[in-house]
Amino acid sequence: MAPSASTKKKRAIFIGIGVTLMLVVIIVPISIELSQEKNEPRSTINNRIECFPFKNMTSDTCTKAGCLWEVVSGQPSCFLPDTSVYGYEVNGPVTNIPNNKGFSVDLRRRRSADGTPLFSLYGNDVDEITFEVNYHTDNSLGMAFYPKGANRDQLRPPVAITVPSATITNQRYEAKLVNTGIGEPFNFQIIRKSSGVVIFDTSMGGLTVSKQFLMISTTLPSEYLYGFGENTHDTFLHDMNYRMWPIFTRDISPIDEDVNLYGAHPFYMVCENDGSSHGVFFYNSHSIDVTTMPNPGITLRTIGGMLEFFVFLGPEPESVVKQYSDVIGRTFMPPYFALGFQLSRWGYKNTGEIQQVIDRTRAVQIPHDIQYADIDYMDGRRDFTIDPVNFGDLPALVDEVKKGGLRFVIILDPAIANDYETYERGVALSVYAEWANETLKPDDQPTENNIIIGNVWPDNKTAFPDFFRDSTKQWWTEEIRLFYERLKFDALWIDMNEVANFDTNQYSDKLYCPPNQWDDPPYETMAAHTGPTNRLSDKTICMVAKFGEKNDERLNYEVHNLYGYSQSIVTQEAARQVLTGKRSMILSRSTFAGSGKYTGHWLGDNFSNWKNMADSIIGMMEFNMFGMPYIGADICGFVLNTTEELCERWMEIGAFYPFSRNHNVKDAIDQDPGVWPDTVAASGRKALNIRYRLLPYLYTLFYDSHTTGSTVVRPLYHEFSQDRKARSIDKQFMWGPALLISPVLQEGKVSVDVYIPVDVWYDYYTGIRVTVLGSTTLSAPRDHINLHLRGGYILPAQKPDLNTMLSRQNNFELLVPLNDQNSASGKMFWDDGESVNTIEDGLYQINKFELSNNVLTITVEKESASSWPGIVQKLDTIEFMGWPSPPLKITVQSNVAEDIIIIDSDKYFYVAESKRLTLLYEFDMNQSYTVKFE
Ligand code: MIG
Repeated sequence: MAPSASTKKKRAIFIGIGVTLMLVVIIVPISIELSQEKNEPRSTINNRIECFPFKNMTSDTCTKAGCLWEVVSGQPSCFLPDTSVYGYEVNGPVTNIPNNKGFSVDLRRRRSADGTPLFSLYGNDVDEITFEVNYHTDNSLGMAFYPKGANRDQLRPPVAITVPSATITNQRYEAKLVNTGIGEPFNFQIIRKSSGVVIFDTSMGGLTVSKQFLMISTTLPSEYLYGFGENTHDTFLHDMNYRMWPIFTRDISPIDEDVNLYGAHPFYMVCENDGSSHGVFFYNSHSIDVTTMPNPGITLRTIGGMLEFFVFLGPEPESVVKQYSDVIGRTFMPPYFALGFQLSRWGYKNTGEIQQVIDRTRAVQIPHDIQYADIDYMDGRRDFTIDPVNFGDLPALVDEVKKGGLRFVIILDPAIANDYETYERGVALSVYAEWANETLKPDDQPTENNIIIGNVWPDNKTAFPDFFRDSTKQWWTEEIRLFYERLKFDALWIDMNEVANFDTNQYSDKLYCPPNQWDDPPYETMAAHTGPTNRLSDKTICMVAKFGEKNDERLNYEVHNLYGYSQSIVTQEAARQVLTGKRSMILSRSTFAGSGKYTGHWLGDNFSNWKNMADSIIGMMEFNMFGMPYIGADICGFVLNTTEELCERWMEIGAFYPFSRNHNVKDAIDQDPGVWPDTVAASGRKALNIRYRLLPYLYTLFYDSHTTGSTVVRPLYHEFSQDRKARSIDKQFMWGPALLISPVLQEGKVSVDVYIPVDVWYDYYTGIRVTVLGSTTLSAPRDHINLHLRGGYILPAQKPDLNTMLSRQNNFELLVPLNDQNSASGKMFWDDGESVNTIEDGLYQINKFELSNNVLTITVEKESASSWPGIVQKLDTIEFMGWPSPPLKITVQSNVAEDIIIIDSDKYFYVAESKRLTLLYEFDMNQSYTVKFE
């Protein structure tokens, strides 16, 4: 007979502890009794905290190390004992922070009967620590574990955050130290008061604080876990079956799962069973591993800094993201042109080829706002240079195309070739990252100075600017300014900033970085197993590089995840200075929590295949959760040759990426839409014209995101969190609350299986109300992307054109899908689209639209300050969907005129079959109106 689960468990504990640690055996009975009294002992199935991931443990090595050993399929075999013998215990009274702002308590490691600390996993555990909980607002709190008496600022990442602070009046959570008696195991819970749901719970144990290994586990109240990045997640909802995900910035294509990609976003969200949601930000910039557990729960491991968290109680999913943005900052407001369609490729041979693509795109009437130049334009691939032979006339082309409203973006890599003036000027200002320890320099490094020399795209070797230094900012800004004098770019694309370095561990089996505690930490993290030689330094610079000002130096080990982040801040500030008064756009490959304040992001070097196209939806939804709504993937795919059908479908979905750019790898076939006029271009044009028509709505979503932290691309889960099915939808996405996008993601398909949550929806194209809700199949011919408008929302729109300079001169429209109460509401944000600080300076306008009881009001809610002329175009078309019956009379009254105007009946049309009412009347956007329908 097979042993029952409970006998297995007992045996496991016996084997685990009995064989090796006699000391422990003695105290086990006492401790278990204790823990049974105070908290449930954790089950050893489905929430096992693995003791030594990546080590091949045996029953012998496992139990010798103090862990438990039991082989159960699908579970880690070597795992931690519970809080009776591992972790921390209460070691002092609870001290309240005045004004109900939280509490702190001292803890020390669990001890044996003779008072000596119990076993350690990776050594050097901190014996005495302080646990502090800070109540920030009624909806958010912070918590941290730090060595007693430590200077916490030195343990924190050099990332500016805002700790929210408000008087606690109606606290939505209870923060509960479960055991308060001295010597009792540490156990902490956060409880949502309204439902009693425990959203954070450390009872399964595993808490570890050492200098180079820190770990914490929490039980989750449901299996609806989202977030953590940057990774390629196969599904938006996490797989809770002991999946481990590495967080460590690296230059890797997002094709494989289980690898750490370009950015670091240690943030997750959970949808509790009743639909309330919470989020947790792990404020740490080291290499991090996330492990899910089926019970459900998660374990977080990191290799330095502090275990410090911000918890957000929502309760709506959007509120969670907003509360997170209160801490990390809100997105930059993109210039209007950045919402247009963009074309790029790596491998343009000369200016002529760029001109050809621009012409080809114009010939097929594809809207085109931004043209890119990749590293090809550079001389020997050195930043701030222009290849005089093939791209000498690029500045002239840029000047020329800009006259027609096209914008130009150039790429910049951080690595600077060590053979030209830009490099020399950097040396003079000491801007480059250096070796922290001269004795640990690899043998190929120059001896005359301490600058780290690597190898990236330039023909020569390179140095890596340290963007944490003021001198670097000064130098980088000046180099950008000098270059702008030659070439009038509109925005900057910063690549390779993980930071990528080809020399480390790429070309030889020999260890590049000499062994040391930072390049070979006791716990190496999963990131050390996803590169070519299983070291953290793979494809980047050694962990013993140093960054920062003399008085605040940090090892690369600590701030590696912040390279792109620090470069983004400096580049955004530089662009602002150089492009005087003009809002720019920075696009960064590597990002960290808070990068959204400075940059957008593309999902990296995807492959031209159907799976990567589908994955882009999950990536977009996650980056919106991370406060980076300006996001998209390379349309038609980057690596490999695309196909006509894939590219056609990708142009359709890509028309709904907030950042919409077709980009291609060197040597692949051309894939700009003009290559296939009748298919890719035709379908792309159709989809992009809808995008351009809806740009005022998209721009308004960005305004909301910039001012409140709301998402732009939104998962169905955020709008329908009560609907369990909606929580897992990741093949469809929304723009804000009102537009549902359901692309075809499979080859050869001319239909699409969708999920339409219970609500009022209209087909965008026909205006016909959707009758089949829930799971259904929609027709989707090759030139068609399914779009649905949600009843109750008013979307501002504008007649499309070939770029935003032109479309911004066209008249506005309103789309008004009615809900079951025959009402709808919405607003439009508008400004000049390109000046900096328009919102801060009040140089914008907001119009509000409200339909109820057969009255539509259009209100100028916020008038612009006088230095911006305001909106000059008219609103000339309003399209109502679901209008019950033809109106007999429509009247309009403006706030600036006395008379009521009766609209001629030939100015409106009602189609009974679709219940669509179209009103053609010119409204001045600077006046308020009451429109009555009788
Ligand atoms: O190692 O600049 O992700 O978009 O085209 C490749 C060349 C370097 C990687 C970027 C890609 C860009 C390419 N870059």
